[in-house]
Amino acid sequence: MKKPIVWTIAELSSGEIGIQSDIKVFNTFEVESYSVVTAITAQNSHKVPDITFTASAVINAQITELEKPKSIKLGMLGPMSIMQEISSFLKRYNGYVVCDPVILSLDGVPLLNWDDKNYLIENIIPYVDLLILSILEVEELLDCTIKNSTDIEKAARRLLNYGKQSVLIKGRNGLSRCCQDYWADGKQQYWITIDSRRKNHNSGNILSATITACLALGYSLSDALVIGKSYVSQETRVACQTAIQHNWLTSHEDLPWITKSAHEGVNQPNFPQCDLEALAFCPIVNSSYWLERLFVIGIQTIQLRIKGLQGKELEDEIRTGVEIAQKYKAKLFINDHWELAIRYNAYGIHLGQEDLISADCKAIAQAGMRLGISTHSYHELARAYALRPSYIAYGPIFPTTSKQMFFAPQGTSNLKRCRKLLKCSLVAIGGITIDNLLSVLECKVDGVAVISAVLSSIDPEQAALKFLKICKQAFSLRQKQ
Ligand code: 3NM
Repeated sequence: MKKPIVWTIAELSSGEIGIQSDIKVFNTFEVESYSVVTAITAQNSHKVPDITFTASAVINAQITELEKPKSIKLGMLGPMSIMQEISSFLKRYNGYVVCDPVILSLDGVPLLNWDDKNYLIENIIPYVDLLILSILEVEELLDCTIKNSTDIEKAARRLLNYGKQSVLIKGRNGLSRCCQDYWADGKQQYWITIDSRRKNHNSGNILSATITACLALGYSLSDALVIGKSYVSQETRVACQTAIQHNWLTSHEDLPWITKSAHEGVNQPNFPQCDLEALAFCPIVNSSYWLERLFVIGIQTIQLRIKGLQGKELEDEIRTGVEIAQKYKAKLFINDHWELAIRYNAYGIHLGQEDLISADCKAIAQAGMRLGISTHSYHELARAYALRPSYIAYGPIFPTTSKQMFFAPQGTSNLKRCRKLLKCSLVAIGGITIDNLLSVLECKVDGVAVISAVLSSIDPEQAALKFLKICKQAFSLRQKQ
C-alpha cells in the first residue's frame, strides 16, 4: 500500500531540529515525507546564530514540484515574502495543516517583525487546522501576559477569533511536575496533561510532526493529539537512556490524560483495584435471570447492562442482581446506573464515555466502589486515564453486532499497543469468540468481556465455562511470569 504523503515547510538546520527532526518522526510513523525549505540555519540546542532565508521564487518552485500531501506541517516560515507564497498555496489546498510557527528563537529573541506577525495572523492562521504555540509565543503574538490557566484559556479564545482553526497552547505547570497543554476549537476544549519532569528542547517540533503524520494516517485530530503527547514523552524519556526505540507508544509512562480543567487529574487517587483472578473473564448480561444461571456455575465477575427499564422496575432489577451476586460471593458491575449501584452496594460500576459526562465519579470513589470505563480511541483512553479507574475496557477488538458501534475494530495490534500504554487493568471487549480468544489473551489483557459468545450460544453455561477455563489458565500463566 502506498504510504500517505506529508510535507514539512520549515528550516533546514545544522542541528537536529526543523526539517531533520520532522523527517525522523515521519519515518517512525511510516509516512512519505517531502520538504519545502524556507531557510538554512546555524543552530544548536540553545541559540540560532545565523538564518539565511530561501528566495520566495525558490519556495514557489519547491511547492509546485512536489506531489500534493495528505497533511502539512508548517514550522519556520520566515518573512512576509515567503509567507505570501505559502499562503497562496494554502488557499488552494484542502488537506490538513498543522502550524507550529517559529516566532521566537531558542534564546527567546523575536524572529518576526510587526508586519510579519500580522501577515501570519491574517493570511496563514485562517487556513490551518491546528495552531500550536508555546506560552511565550502566545504572549509575543497577542502582545499579552499569561500568568495562569485562566489566562491561557482566554488567549486561546482570542486566537480562535482569527480563523476556524483549533489551538493548542503548550505549557508547563509550575506548581506540579506536570506538562500541561490546552486545546480548544471554539466548540470543545480540554487540558491534556502528562506527568513528566524531563525537558526536551525539541519537544514542540516532535509534537507537531507526530500530529501531522497521524492526521495523514487517518487518525482524528483528538487521537493525533494524544499520540503526539505520548510520543514526545517517549522520545524525551528515551533520550535520557541508552536504548533506542524505533516504535511509538510503548510505555505507560507516556500516556497523557485529558480533563476539562487544568487541576483535574493531577494527584488523582486510584480507584480500588479489581480482584484480578475474578476479572479474567467477565460476561455482560442484560438481566438478573442470567446472573443466577452464570454465578451458580462458578463465573466470578459479571457486568449487568440493563437497557430499556426505568423507575421501580430498574431499581428492583439492580437490587435483585446485587442480592444474587452476594449469595454467590461474586462480583457484580452495574453498567451506567451508578446511583442505584451505590445505593445497593454493588462491587463496581461500569461507565461508557457518554455516562462519564453525567456520572459523579467523586461519589463513586467516596463509596469505595470499583470503576471500569469503556474506551475506543486514544483520545478516550486519555480521558479515562484522568480518573485512574480500576480497569479500562478497550474495544471493539473485532466486529460486533451486540452494540451500535461508531468505531472501527481495533484488532489485536492496537490492543497490544494499548496494553503497553496502560498501567491499570485492561479488559478487551467486542466480537470476542472462543476461536479468537487466544489471539486476545496473547495481548496480555487482564480480562475478557463478552455478550453474544455466551448469551447467544446454544449452551450458554458450557460456553461460559470454556471461556472461564481458558482465561483462568492465561491468568495463572501471567502470575508466574
Ligand atoms: N461495548 P459481543 S463492544 C457492550 O467496544 C460493548 O465498548 C463494546 O458484545 C465496546 O461480545 C460491546 O457480542 C459489545 O461482541 C460486546
